[in-house]
Amino acid sequence: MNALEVKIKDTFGTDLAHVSNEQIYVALLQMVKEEASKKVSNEGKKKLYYISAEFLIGKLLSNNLINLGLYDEVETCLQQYGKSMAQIEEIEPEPSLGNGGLGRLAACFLDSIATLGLNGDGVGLNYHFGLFRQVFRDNLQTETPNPWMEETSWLTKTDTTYRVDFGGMSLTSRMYDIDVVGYEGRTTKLHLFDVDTIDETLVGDGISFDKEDIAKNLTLFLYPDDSDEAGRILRVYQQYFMVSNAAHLILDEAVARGSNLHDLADYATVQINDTHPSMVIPELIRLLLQRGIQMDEAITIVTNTCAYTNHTILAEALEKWPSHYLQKAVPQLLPIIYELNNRVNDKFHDKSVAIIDDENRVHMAHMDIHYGYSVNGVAYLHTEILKNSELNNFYQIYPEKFNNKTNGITFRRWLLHCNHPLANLLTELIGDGYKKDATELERLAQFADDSCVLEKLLAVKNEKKRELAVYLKNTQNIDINPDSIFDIQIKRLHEYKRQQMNALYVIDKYFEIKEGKLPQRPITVIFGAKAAPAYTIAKDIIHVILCLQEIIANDPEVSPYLSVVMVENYNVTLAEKLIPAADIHEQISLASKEASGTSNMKFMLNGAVAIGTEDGANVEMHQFVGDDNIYIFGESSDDVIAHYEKADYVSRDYYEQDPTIKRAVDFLVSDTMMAVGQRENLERLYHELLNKDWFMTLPDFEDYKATRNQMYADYEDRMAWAKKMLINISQAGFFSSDRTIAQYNEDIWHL
Ligand code: 26V
Repeated sequence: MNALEVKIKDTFGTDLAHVSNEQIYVALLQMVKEEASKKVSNEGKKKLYYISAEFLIGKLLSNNLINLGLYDEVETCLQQYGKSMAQIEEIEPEPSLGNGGLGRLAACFLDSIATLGLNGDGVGLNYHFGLFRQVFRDNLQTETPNPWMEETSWLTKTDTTYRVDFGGMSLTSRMYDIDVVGYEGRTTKLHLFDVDTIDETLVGDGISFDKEDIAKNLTLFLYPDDSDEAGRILRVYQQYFMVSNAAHLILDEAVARGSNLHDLADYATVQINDTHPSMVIPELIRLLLQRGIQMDEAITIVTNTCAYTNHTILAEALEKWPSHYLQKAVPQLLPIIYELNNRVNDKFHDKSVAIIDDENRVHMAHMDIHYGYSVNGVAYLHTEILKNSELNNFYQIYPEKFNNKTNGITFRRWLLHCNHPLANLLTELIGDGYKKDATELERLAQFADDSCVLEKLLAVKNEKKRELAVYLKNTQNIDINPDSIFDIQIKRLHEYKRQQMNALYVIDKYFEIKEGKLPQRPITVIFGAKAAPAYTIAKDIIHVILCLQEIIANDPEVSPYLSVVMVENYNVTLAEKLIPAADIHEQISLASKEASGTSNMKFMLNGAVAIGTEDGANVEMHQFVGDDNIYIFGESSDDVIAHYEKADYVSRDYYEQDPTIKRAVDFLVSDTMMAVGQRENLERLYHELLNKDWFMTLPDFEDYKATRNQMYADYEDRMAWAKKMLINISQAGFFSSDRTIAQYNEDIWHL
């Protein structure tokens, strides 16, 4: 009997032939937890705490089995009973503990930290219902809770609890742990804090609930609706709860490892993932004061311990909390924040770098930069923009703090787990050294003109496309043609990411087909995206895409050549199916706005070719693969930044002067659209594009259209295309999160 058979026998008193898939899942989960706990956990004097409001970890079973080296054995065993891991995976719920790139990055980082043997844990919150579950109704997004915790789950309840004080009340926290299993066995932990008093029955219609009852609602949702003040203050409660627990844990563990707290920076380093955990700075200072350290020294200690990562230049995403929110939720922090602000003002006499502005709002990023020892951006271009424009005033003061760490992805999940046929082909061609050293992928380049290898690559892509078609049919009742070109855009819905420009292209193609200008090969345009519940225009864009999906599917003149699919409830699990099947991926953000992007890296690794702007990590991808293997279009970030400075962009001019643009934009409010859509939503987006178009889709449209059409034409030379795929894969090594984490450690953490 092998390990799984033994576990089944012990747990259920019977054999594999007589248990359900649910029971197999439970047995495997327990088996993996036991195996993980036997592994060496990473240790050392100094420890990293990666604090993040989001950890978009995805399903864990298959990935953990791979990293423990047990996957093949389990799969073989299941097959003897006519079952497969694919079936068992279906049983596992996906925790929706993140929005998108920022949360997924945190998850990839934990995998790499564990794999590289670094002493570092993740710290976050245990949201019962995650972000939300997206449900389409009448071509609109609606939201419902996304429960994921079951009786048997990856969470292990610990005895660690802390008292967390808020204005007028206190709560007792509890820590839950998830083992993070690195490749070939070392482990680390993700600590998720919760409160025992949470009441899931508080949630009524959709995702609405009583936002005032903190003891019952604190960890119900990630990003509770913040369109009203109660929702925003709840965010402050959540953030403080997260960092207060983290701060207690950090100090307790440092002391246990021998720190006298004066030397805390030798025992701990804190990575602040975006501004959500920024209150850890005043909280650590507060706790050090409580333990008898003087203010001056406490500030120095904390400044030497904390490092901040910036993930966006969008002003609306840089948190500024009105001081009365803090006064209500965490009054004990305000005197410390005032003190920090006074010191900054005394020293610099420059309002632009103050922590508290004239409207009494606390700029969390400013606090991080003054009172942390490192500030990093997440791709080369993004860091340059931070240094030269967005944060230039801070860069002038602290040039030595600024550094770049281009994002990365874990190849374990985004290749070994999600694309077995490709991983096998790579191993056949270059051996399996690339699994631990991603730069070995470069050795693939020797096959760039080997037609036999290129054929095999196309065959793998073909296999994954067929698999996706079956999966979408079975899970979402969506039909797609596996012989069409799969052109995919998957990411949070945001105007700057410009899903609306992709939709305008679809409309243009629809007109061309109607005119008899048929594509050489059918095209399937696939979208996946959640919109924030209160982000009206983002939801309008989803509405437009869903309307187009319906119109085209029901038009026999168009549907043989073009189809549009928006997958429901896009998440990590869907990404794992979509990415290996993509021919083309859309990375079309307005230049300067996408800090990095990480799906671009996942697609590249899986042999898809990008159409993109010179934005985020696309810039580096372009440098690696060269002009022939990526399709770049659109205005440069410098030009875009200049437009904003001069405020000289008028969208209506483009609409009036370009009949192609006018035709596509007008279609939004056509009778055809009104027949399947809602007038209010369609008109709102129409007016937005015509009168505002803040993210400049219209100026880039013609270049985008020409580039995309060129791409479809180039696709027809299958060997030349396969070569592009191969070059992309061979150059993906740089984008391994093992490289990113090694650089964080080398330059920032020094573990
Ligand atoms: C958040 C919000 C929330 C309020 C409404 C507008 C808005 C706009 C953007 C954001 C993003 C916050 C930070 C974030 O998620 N950044 C993403 O981080 C990824 C990992 O570094 C990176 O790849 C993405 O380019 C970046 O958008």
